[in-house]
Amino acid sequence: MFKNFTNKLENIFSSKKINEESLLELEELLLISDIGIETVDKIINKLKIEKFSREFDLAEIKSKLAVIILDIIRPFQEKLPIIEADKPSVIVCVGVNGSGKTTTVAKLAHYYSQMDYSIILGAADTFRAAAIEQLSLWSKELNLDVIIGDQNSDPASIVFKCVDRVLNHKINLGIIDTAGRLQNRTDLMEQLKKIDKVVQAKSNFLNQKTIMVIDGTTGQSSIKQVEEFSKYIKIDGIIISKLDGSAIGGTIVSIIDRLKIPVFGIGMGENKNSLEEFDAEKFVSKILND
Ligand SMILES: Nc1nc2c(ncn2[C@@H]2O[C@H](COP(=O)(O)OP(=O)(O)O)[C@@H](O)[C@H]2O)c(=O)[nH]1
Ligand SMILES: [Mg+2]
Repeated sequence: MFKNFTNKLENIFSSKKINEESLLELEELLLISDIGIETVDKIINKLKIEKFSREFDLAEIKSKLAVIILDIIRPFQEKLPIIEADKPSVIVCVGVNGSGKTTTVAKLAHYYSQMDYSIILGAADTFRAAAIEQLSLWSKELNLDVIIGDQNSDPASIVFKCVDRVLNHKINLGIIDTAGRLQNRTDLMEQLKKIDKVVQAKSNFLNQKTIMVIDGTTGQSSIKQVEEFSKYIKIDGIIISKLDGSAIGGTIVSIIDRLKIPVFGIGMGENKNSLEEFDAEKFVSKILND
């Protein structure tokens, strides 16, 4: 994920010294790896108070960096929501346009159907006919029912129907797709609040999670997205999509550091199997050894 991080680290510390100059270069390297400035400062400051041995080498700086980054992210490594056999659950996926919501809904559905839970999908993205079609196609591939409405129908009514079906047909899990929205569109954000209210109204009978899907390739702007969405609804955690490509995974470190929000999973591709649990240790070892 961090392209050639090790090589670059090696270049910086080839003189085998930790000094002002090498730390400045490391700071730069962390910044271009898409870790935000505040988090980079935090990492560098922690590194500065570390004691290094006389025989200082690359492995030592790597292991110290690993510990520092792990301290930041490990507390927020979360499992995907647990489904209780005798209490239904509803998961609502939200986020901006193109972040990977619909695909993530399909991946979640696949993940939970493998555990033999009964599942229904809700196509509450009613803005575009193509969006309804996209989820319908997934439902066919996954062999699951989906609740759809006409284009431009009230998304909250799809959510209502989906929640109703879950409760009245003893379905284990409803997974709801929503339309992408930019946080500056107040009307759409109000609509999201309405969707949320419909689910919250049944909170005595449901386990409910709202997951925000973030495009891992968008870098620091995703922090702002989560902050803004959180002003309208409670986000229980995030799934970061598109980390299979050239995404510079450093965003995860600063998202967690800034938002202190659980990471339920990461998207590693476009197919239904490509949802992975976020494993902080694996993540750090991958970035430091890439
Ligand atoms: N490479 C890759 N592509 C993804 C991933 N998740 C979604 N996509 C693609 O990103 C595009 C937008 O995804 P979609 O689920 O429609 O986003 P939505 O607008 O938020 O519903 C589609 O082409 C997806 O196939 C991922 O984890 N990896
Ligand atoms: Mg969509």
